[in-house]
Amino acid sequence: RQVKRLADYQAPDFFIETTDLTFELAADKTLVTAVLQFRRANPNALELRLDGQQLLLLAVHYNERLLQPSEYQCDAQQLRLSVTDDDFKLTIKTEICPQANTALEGLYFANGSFCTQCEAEGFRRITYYLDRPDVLSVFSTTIIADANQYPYLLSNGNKVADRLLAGGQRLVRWQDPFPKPCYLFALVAGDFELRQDQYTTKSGRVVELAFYVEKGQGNKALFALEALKRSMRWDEERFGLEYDLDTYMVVAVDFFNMGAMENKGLNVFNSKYVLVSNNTATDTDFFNVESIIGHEYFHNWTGNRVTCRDWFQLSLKEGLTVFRDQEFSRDMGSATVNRIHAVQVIRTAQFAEDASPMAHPIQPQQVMEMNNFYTVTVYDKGAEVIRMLHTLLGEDGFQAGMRLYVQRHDGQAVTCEHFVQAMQDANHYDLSAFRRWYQQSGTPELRVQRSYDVHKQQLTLTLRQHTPATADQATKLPLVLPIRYQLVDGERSESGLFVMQLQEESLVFTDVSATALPVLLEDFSAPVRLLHDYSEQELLRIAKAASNGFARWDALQSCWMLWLQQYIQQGGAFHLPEALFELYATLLNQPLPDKSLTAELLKVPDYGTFAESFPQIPVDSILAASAAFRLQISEHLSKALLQCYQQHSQAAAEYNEEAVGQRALKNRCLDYLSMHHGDSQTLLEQQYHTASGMTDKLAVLKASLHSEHPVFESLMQHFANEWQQDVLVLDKWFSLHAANPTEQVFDTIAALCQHPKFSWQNPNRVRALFHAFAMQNPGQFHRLDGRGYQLLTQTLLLLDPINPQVAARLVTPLLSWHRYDSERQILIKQALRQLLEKDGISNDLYEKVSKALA
Ligand code: B3K
Ligand code: ZN
Repeated sequence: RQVKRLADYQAPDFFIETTDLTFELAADKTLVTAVLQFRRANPNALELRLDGQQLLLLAVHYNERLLQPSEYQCDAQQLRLSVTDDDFKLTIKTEICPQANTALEGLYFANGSFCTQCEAEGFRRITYYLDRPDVLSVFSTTIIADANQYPYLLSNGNKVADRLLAGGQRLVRWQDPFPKPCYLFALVAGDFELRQDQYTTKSGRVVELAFYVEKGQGNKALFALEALKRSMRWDEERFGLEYDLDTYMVVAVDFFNMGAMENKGLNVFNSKYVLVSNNTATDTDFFNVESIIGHEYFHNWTGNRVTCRDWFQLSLKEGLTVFRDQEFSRDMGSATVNRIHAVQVIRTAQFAEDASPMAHPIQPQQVMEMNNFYTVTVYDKGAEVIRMLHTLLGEDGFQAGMRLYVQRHDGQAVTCEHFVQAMQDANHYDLSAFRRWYQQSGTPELRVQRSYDVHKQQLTLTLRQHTPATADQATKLPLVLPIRYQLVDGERSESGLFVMQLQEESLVFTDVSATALPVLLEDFSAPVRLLHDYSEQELLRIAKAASNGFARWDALQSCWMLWLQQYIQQGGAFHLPEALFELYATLLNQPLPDKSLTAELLKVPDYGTFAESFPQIPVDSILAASAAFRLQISEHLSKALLQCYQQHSQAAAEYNEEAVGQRALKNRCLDYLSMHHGDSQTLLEQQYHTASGMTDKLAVLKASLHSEHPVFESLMQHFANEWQQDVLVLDKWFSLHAANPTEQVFDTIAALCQHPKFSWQNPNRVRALFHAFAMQNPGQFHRLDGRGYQLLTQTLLLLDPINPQVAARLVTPLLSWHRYDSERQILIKQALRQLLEKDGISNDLYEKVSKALA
């Protein structure tokens, strides 16, 4: 199978100046006519090779002449023909079958509407084309379809024609004035409910905003619509970037492989990230909607106006746009908790990816299936790299770099290097060493040693960095690490930024006392693993007293790792220290003004966080320890928990920072309280039945699942009856079932696959069951009889032919077999071999599984 390498990049031989597409839509047979105006870029190029997949070629015209089949070659991947002119026109007619397209890539028909997904390489399933992001073309799109069945016919840009044709057909034509790569092309046809609004940009242009959602769901789109306006305002204020077209459309669909897609002027969203209401969505759902609406909107400049030269540059647009959406979210809610959540993603999922057979730098060097590289590394570590630039250059310097980047490269397809160069030039700041972050994979370890000189009253920190080898790269070099620090010394506190460049450096503090405590890597200023020798007492001092909320949380995280190790050594005899209970009692009695942060501080880290600190994961010990920790907290603090619960039970139903914080804190208490089955039954039932929204309802179900409370079953029954008709809510119910920590989960999942609302074709349903099972049910997934691994394997065998992209995402937990004990290793490898032996396994799955077994 073929691997593509960044090192092999070659500029395109031909450009496509204009692309004129006509779609005659029918679910079983859609005709696509592409009129492409070419210009030769490389005078030595004599052959044109167009990408195409799963297309039936009907006819090719060269200028006005119909070509004979002997004049071109056509196989499963390409259409090739010799060309001698510098400028020429091709008219290509193909036939496709949208309803048979269950991969949901290219043009597909699902749930009564047509929809496209072209990134990364889906456009080649629509017509023969130069399907690469450095070919920018001006698109016009004509859509012809049944007028009654598909009242809305949408594509990028501005609508320039709309008329009825004979035979009940309708024709709509769109023109997009901005040249774009084909991955940003979109077409949607269907019957929707439309919600409209307007936005006036800072320069006074009026933009029409239009949300197309399933009929009857219009009210649930209002929050997303407001979030869009907030994003537009924010990007003007913080980045000085304004929207450029007259309309901005968002379509919500039920069948979608990921979260959303930033197609120019016509975003397509998974309905899960548009449709929310207090009754049906949790606070987390609201948060996600706002941040993804922001993310796709921010792509208009970082991704669309300035796009990627090739797919190895994906982080150019994704890392930067995640950074932008994180900054936006931070301004909309609790800044500290937002940062905590972003850091958790890095420390669990991203560090795990770096330690896995799929390890890659934020700029991957080689790829078999591009869709496999939309990863936490490219996205979230990519955003951390941008954040480090921001830390090094400061807000003003960073914005100066952004302005230069946009000014230089508007309308171009560029590389990560262009971005760094713009930052460097705008600031006269040498970033040559910093560039290593783009090419080097792996998680750096930063070891700190302290030594105090009593006579000089001087504290010296020796810092050593080391990046262990990864599956893709044996040798590593030192990286530039911006280290934010704060020195806590009695009443005095000193903070600053230390930029580490070498393998070993020291940081000296003078005139400090022997008990002075340096807090390093504040706000996680570099994506590294910090290794220190702080004692429990020192960490608790930081957790109690640091002025920075993130530092307090981080110190507690380190404490939990110490306690987990002690639990593993001492077993059931280990007791959490009195000092923790005191700290927790204070937080419960006098919560911090930021209640979401208080709730975070009161949380025992989840399985994934604990697991990531071990080279080999002691599954059973982590599960036993977590349960013991929660029980001890609930026993020691039952009164304070109940009181805090009651004090925060009157939150407003809306989604706002204060109400979200109150709910988070109350539901953290409920989670502990539910461990006492007898005492909590009424509490759980009462909250469930009087809940003012989905957050509180779901919190009851989660708490009772978590503590294996008998009330779980009856409440789940009630929930199912209530939400039978709402698939997005029903997904939560599927996931709760899949997370059931008892062996019963296998029968339950088998039964749920037969549920009338379950469908193997729908990625949301499949993820609701199987992602939840593999990621949120470690006890059953990692069973020593292999039943958990087999369930996932059988699922993947069935799913791969239907939707390889979704299958390849689900396989992730099996790839890290080397992180488990030898018994489990054998079972997981056996499962991986079953996958690899299957005939016709997709490239998506093959790339990952073969790397894991290599
Ligand atoms: N750019 C899309 C992701 C496309 C994924 C293709 N497999 C969404 C986003 O990052 O905004
Ligand atoms: Zn993105």
